[in-house]
Amino acid sequence: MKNLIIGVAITAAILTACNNADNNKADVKQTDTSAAKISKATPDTVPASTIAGTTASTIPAKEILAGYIQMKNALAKDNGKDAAAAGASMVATLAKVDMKSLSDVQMKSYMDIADDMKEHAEHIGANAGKIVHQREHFIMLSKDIADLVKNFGNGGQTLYKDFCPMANEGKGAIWISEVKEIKNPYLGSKMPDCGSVKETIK
Ligand SMILES: [Cu+2]
Repeated sequence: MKNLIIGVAITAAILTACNNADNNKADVKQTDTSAAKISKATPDTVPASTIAGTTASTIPAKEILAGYIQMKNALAKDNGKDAAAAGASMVATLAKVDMKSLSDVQMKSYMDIADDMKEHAEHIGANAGKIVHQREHFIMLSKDIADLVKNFGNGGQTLYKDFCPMANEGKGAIWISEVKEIKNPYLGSKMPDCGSVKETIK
């Protein structure tokens, strides 16, 4: 008897949940997975804040971002060769950063991400024929780029922080995009529009 009551309660809970989901149906594509429904929440808009005393010009944030975006778009098109070229040019850009022009606080913040960023850009640059491997490094590079934007600004352009719950073997991964439309760099043509905008960085 007790089990039956629990069973009825669970069924009722499931039905309620389904009804709630039904109410939101207009917002959600029929083919969406439940993970995609969860990530459908309204994205935050955050200012392109920078660390104390930083001006956008001290780090070539715009140039670094341009290389990253080129790489992201190549991966979204399953083009490992173009992604590698973007990786190589990003390494060259990073090598040009004049550390002496940075204040102590800027230096510390930049040093925290610069080596990591360089390493991932190098690996992406050196693995034109191995897009799976490039995408593994792109997961970590994207985190560095998100930190770069947070600390050194968005280079004067509106950016979007996107999230795909299926990337990174189902653990999920973020990327930074210059367009609002989702173009997934981790899944490419397999699932080009998987993911959602989490933050708008103006
Ligand atoms: Cu590698």
